[in-house]
Amino acid sequence: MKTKAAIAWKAGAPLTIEEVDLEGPKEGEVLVEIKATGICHTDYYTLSGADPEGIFPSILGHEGAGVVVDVGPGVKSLRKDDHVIPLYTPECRQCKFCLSQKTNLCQSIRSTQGRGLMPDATSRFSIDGKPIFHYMGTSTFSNYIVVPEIALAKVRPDAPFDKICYIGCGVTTGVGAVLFTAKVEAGANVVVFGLGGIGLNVIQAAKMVGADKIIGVDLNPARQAIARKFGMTHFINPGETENVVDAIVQLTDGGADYSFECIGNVTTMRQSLECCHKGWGQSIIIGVAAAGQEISTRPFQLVTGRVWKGSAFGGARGRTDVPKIVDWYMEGKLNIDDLITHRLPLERINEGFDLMKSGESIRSVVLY
Ligand code: NAD
Ligand code: DAO
Ligand code: ZN
Repeated sequence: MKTKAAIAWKAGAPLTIEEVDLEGPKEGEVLVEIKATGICHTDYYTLSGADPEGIFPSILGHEGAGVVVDVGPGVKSLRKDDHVIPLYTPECRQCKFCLSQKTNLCQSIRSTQGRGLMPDATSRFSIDGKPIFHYMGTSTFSNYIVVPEIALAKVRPDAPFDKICYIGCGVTTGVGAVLFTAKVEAGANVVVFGLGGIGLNVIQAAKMVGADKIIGVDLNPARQAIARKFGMTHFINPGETENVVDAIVQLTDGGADYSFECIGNVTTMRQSLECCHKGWGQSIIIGVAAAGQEISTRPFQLVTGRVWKGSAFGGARGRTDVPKIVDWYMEGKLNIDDLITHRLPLERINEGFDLMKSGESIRSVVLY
């Protein structure tokens, strides 16, 4: 069949809207009509050329929601008309990683997904017979996609696509980091570096679990108002603060119980560790730093009990946890609506990237 998609032909070039050939679903695969997709910082990271794993030409996008149109042989858990969210972190429930119950990083299709291919090592997308690569196993900047069954979370049918698409990455990454990775407890002091599409979700989850102080750090003063609306209690602008770590240690009587780095900057990653409380403070790294970057600190920071941890997709097991997060949104426990600041047709997707780069948007959503 044909599908309309935004193609990333090469790093740094604007996306172009094209008609693409899409092969139907093979064994264990599902054809999905994407109804809406968010534009995440990570799409920009890959498009910019900073991502060492970036492959071109490809169809970016990893924050979508849509409807099952057809299923391939052997698909058991999904059928036509089911509402789904594609998962860039699948959940096969069979591999060593899934069975360990220690991580959400299912590895069953990792090697092909990382090469922009489906599990049989071919692409379903092509133009004039030349393959166009998949991205993060999702490629939600295409109106129709083919995805392995294990990379789809089935969600309730009354949830609006233009909101729950954001659960495909940003909401789950931020909320999950608080609930699943850090397991923040009521009364904890929390620091959030970067108040964008991820950091604001960390803030709302910290408030949800009853955190005490929730301190936000951002260079953009315009982020203060929305972060306060989501539960931030104190704001630090590094541009106006001599020593960010000292300021946090003073505000929290010795340091944060939990800090979250949601920028992707190695300097703020170090601050995120060093602002933690001696003996127990945990720094959770969510931001993705550019290729070749390294983090550093004095090892004594770790010897004296501070912990550095990472979190991918919020530590969420997609097929199990994403439907629950959709329920929390539908029950009014999570606010997604106020984070979606812009809506665009696919034809204007490049404007969505510009709005992100200028700091004007929190999330832009493309509607098909
Ligand atoms: P964003 O651009 O919406 O937000 C980043 C925020 O950081 C902005 O408000 C910006 O003003 C602020 N900022 C930038 N530099 C700063 C500095 N030096 N000091 C203080 N504030 C600064 O980005 P986002 O969509 O929230 O993504 C944040 C990071 O998370 C990115 O690196 C993205 O790639 C990564 N990410 C990780 C995962 C994961 O699973 N680990 C998932 C999605 C995104
Ligand atoms: O299993 O080796 C692996 C890779 C897992 C990918 C997790 C990606 C999380 C960070 C990238 C940002 C996603 C938008
Ligand atoms: Zn697995």
